[in-house]
Amino acid sequence: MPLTETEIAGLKEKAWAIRRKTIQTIVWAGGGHAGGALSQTDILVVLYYHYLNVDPQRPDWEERDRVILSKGHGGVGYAPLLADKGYFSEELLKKFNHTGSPFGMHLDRLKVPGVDASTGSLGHGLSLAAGLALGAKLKQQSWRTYCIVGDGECHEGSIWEAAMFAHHYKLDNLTCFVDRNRLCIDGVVEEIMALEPLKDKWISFGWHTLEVDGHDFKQLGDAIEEAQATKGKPTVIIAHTVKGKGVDFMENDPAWHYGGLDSEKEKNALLSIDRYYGKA
Ligand SMILES: Cc1ncc(C[n+]2csc(CCOP(=O)(O)OP(=O)(O)O)c2C)c(N)n1
Repeated sequence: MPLTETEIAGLKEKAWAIRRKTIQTIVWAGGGHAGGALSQTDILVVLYYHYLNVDPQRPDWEERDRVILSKGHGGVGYAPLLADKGYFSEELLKKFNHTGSPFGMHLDRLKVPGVDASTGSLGHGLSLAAGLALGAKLKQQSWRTYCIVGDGECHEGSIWEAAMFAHHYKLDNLTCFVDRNRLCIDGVVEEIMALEPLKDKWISFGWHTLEVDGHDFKQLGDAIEEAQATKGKPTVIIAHTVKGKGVDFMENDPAWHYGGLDSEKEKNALLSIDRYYGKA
């Protein structure tokens, strides 16, 4: 069922809260991957607050849908969402990336409830996701696997090995999002090593391939539903996003791949997010 206007309004409220909490977690951590954590927000929000079959009270429930944030440096934006969903107390975020805390900058599945794979070394998440999806098929279970990769991460050859594998095994229970924010750690993806024509590449690897505005819940929702209905092949959703989305001084600036926020910058970042959502 396509998302209704009311549901979309609810998702926007969640995205507002998660973006704000991402900024606060970066402050508590003393720094973080702000740009990519903010570009991925709407993808995670639409999954967790509408489509995923998960139960935060039972994070290891066998039948749950799986999510692999392959761009593991986005953990500083993922943990606040998991806290909001009730996997653990938000209080814990105040020690994010502190010595002795369960939270490193990249989330550890053995320490953080709700995390299905420890990621951070780029290029591995889609292989893990394909393995999970194959496992579900072999066990004749109906849960689905979702994976989020960065576009810079698509420079890794292992992404394309996983793409071949998923096509070969007809993993129609696997959906991959490419967070296509066009920037990576130190510059413009297309200048460092061009991915275009990216859509054609995924098509030629045998994937059902969709392109959406990665900040438009209606488009994201329609694409997820199309992926769920597609039989015999995996689906990739190339989500066109903005690195740093919601914080005006971070948007499209590679310098904000990783950064710290003093109190002035924190205030301005939160104000910018509030303005973006019409709340200031
Ligand atoms: C194997 C590996 N090489 C290098 C890095 C360092 N690294 C961290 S983030 C990043 C850039 C990733 O760019 P992208 O996938 O586009 O992420 P986003 O822009 O969404 O943050 C790199 C190279 C890493 N984490 N893993």
